[in-house]
Amino acid sequence: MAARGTIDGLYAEVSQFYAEQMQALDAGKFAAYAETFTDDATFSHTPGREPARTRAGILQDLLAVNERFADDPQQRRHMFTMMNLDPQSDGTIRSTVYALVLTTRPGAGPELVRTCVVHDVLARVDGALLNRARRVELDGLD
Ligand code: SDN
Repeated sequence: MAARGTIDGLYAEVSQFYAEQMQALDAGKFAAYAETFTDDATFSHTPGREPARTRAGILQDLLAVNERFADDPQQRRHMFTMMNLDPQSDGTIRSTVYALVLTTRPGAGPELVRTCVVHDVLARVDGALLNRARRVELDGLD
């Protein structure tokens, strides 16, 4: 557990990073979302599916995943909570965070479609935080 008081500034910074990143995803700004990953990043979000690799690969993968919503207008919201940061001696930050995925279709109420645990490795590139790795574990699967 990180010492109290040492993590406050970082906590706010990562929180803001996630807010910008996930609002880009939910707004369908997939290129902006992909830009929050390093060039050599890996991203795994669905069991049995090969992780996407590189920023360009992540963008392609997200475009493919979102094609399935083409005939199903809905607003998805990925809500991050219980963010737990573990700064490493090499300067990277391990972050474990819960994600709730909600969806709302026109005229209907919101539905909770998934709960997940997100395992991130964040790195600083030219001073800015980026995701070097993201692995999303979906609850309810073996
Ligand atoms: O970026 C995320 C994701 C995500 O991109 C997901 C995708 O499909 C593309 C951050 C945190 C959580 C997630 C969760 C998912 C779920 C995944 C599979 C699905 O919705 O069927």
